[in-house]
Amino acid sequence: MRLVLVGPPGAGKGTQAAVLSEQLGVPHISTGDLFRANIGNATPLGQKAKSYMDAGELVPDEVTNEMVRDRLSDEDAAKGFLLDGYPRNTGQAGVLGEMLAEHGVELTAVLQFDVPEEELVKRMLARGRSDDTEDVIRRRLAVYRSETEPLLAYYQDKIIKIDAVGSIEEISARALEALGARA
Ligand code: B4P
Repeated sequence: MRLVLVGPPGAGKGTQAAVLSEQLGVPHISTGDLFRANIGNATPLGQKAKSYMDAGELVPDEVTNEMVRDRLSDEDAAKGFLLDGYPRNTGQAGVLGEMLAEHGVELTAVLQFDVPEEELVKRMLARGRSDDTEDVIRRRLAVYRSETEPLLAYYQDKIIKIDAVGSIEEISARALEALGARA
């Protein structure tokens, strides 16, 4: 399985990716987690990413694409993967398409997590990560609508829409069922 998870900030992509990666036996690759690990280790990549993340903006594509290219060339990604938070715009999607073509593979599906905006804001404020302040959340939602939502049309043949309101178990059961139905 080669999956992409798309959804607004706070939709639970990271939460569901952790469950699904375990169930499907493929690595969970989260660009947000990779950036946060680099920030934690004070690497040059982390230093580049931090100001963008703190402002709720996307990290520049060339930085993000190279990081993903490196991660996808690791051995464990050969059996499949679950990409969480990447691609986040059509430019990144084009580069991902090229990377997959180099390996002679295609995406299996794109899971779209659907959650109303009030619920997203509530979840993020409760989480309280450093980029979860009200102003930064509003900016991230605006960036999602302008930059990331066009992916839904870009991937229209691959999209599986999941109602992502409910318990974590209910949502992962919906996702697994939808994937089974497609396999
Ligand atoms: P991410 O790390 O991807 O974070 P996110 O979109 O805010 O959260 P996610 O949807 O994963 O929600 P989660 O499971 O945590 O991005 C952070 C930043 O990194 C971006 O703003 C950007 O700057 C940068 N970045 C990342 N990828 C990039 C890219 N490709 N290009 C450029 N920049 C990039 O869940 C949220 C909360 O809800 C949690 O507290 C969770 O416990 C809770 N929750 C989850 N499921 C729930 C449920 N069913 N019910 C109630 N609460 C739930």
